[in-house]
Amino acid sequence: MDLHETKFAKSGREIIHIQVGKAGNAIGNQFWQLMCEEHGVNTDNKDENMKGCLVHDGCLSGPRGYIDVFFNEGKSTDKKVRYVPRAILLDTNMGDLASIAEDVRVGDIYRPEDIIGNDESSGNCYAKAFHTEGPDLADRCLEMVRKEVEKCNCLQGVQFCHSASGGTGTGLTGLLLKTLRDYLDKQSRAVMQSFVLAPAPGISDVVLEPYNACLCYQDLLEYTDQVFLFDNKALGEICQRALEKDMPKMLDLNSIIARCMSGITSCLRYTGPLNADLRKLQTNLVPFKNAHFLINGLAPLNSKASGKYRRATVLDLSQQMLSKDNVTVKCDPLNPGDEFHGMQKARFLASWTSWKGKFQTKEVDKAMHEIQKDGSRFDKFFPDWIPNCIASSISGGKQKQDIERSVVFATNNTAVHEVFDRSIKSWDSMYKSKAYVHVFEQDGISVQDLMESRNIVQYISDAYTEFARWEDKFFEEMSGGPKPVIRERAIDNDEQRNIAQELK
Ligand SMILES: Nc1nc2c(ncn2[C@@H]2O[C@H](COP(=O)(O)OP(=O)(O)OP(=O)(O)O)[C@@H](O)[C@H]2O)c(=O)[nH]1
Ligand SMILES: [Mg+2]
Repeated sequence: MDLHETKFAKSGREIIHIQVGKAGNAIGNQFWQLMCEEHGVNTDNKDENMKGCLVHDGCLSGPRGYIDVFFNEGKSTDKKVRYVPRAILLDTNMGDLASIAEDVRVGDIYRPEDIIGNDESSGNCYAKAFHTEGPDLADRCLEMVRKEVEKCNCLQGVQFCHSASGGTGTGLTGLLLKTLRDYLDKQSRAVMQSFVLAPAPGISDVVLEPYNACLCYQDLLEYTDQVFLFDNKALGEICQRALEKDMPKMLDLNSIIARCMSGITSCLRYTGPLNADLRKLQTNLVPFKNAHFLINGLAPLNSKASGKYRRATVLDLSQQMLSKDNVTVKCDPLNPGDEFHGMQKARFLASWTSWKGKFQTKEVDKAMHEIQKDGSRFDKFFPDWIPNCIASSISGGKQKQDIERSVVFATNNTAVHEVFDRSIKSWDSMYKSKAYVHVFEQDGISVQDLMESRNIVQYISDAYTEFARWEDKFFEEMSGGPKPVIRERAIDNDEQRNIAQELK
């Protein structure tokens, strides 16, 4: 083995990646391209023998990081080890899978057995993918996962990437989540993450999207630990506004999602002054059971032309990541609310900033404190009942193109209810005429099942609206007396009344 390969360290904390459906596979492909770039895995076609092997350290700016988080070691020839993505690619449309496998850059880095599909098609329907076409594919996928888990040193998590509109991305993913949760809970407590392309407002090319989406959210609520939401409308606007691309392509949208996925896992893949892992992410980002639907912001986001006018200081990056224009799913995390119309102010319940590049802990801590401190521009959006609700990690690692320092901001913001409200609204419109219900019934999903999924989405939305409603100040400003003075109007429910009694 080459010197530069032997000195590379292992983290021993692995993630298994599963991409499902057309959008899931296209996004996943971008993600793997980025992973190869960041860890220095060769995707150049010039020398076939070098494909999948490590590029020489001299060609890589920044540390190589822990490649074993996402890659397995393959065959070694000529003192070179080939690295193979720990990825499983699934679809009910072989044509779409073939186009991924034929991708000139990363197509042949996947192991052929990891590409699992048939040509049966889900007919765009969750029910068909879940009950009819999915079981065989899910069995084959579970078998691959079992083998991977046995090889792992300490499995950190399983990450999914799929859309919440099409039949395969929703139905097959749902079936896999259900099967894997059961299996993994018995094996290890791995974190299940999902990167989801939610239905975009006003853009839809799948008629059954409202039903599919609600069934998908129900599965995500039940079986996953963290859900990161994106939509094509928000991503398209970021491309147009910030990246100055007039006609963004799917590749441009997918590459923003890939950057977020990279940022969220970079604390695991690189060392740095502030370290973290998926379990810490889980603890910090999910303050209430069942409230694990997260939105993202990222920085820097600018075109090459405008990039030269900016300096990526912590402050500049923080301003960009908090900007409502840079949120990757359509909702307003800085909604000031409108009491007259009964609209609640948006709240950041818990957040995570993943900084990549050369940053000092002190400057990051200071910037995060400034954002939340009393009287700051953002203060009112941070509830007082979770003090210090932004956790951070800082890691090194190679960046994309000419970016030296970057940040990804994942946040549990109550404005996420807007995403669910949109799906409920379109579900209701479609269900009014009972249109397409028979398509689901044919494949084993009854009207009651559809109705239940819709009500569960309503439950998620209501829970977030409720968090946004909670009065901030449970205590009056300190009166200087020995006991805190509780503000009666802050008490909203029996649980809080009991806590108040205890404190009294
Ligand atoms: N961002 C992005 N969105 C995509 C891409 N391909 C499809 N979509 C969107 O994904 C949604 C449809 O989901 P698909 O992933 O095509 O569906 P599927 O999971 O393959 O399910 P089927 O219905 O069985 O084909 C639509 O809203 C598309 O606009 C892509 O490459 N990138
Ligand atoms: Mg498809």
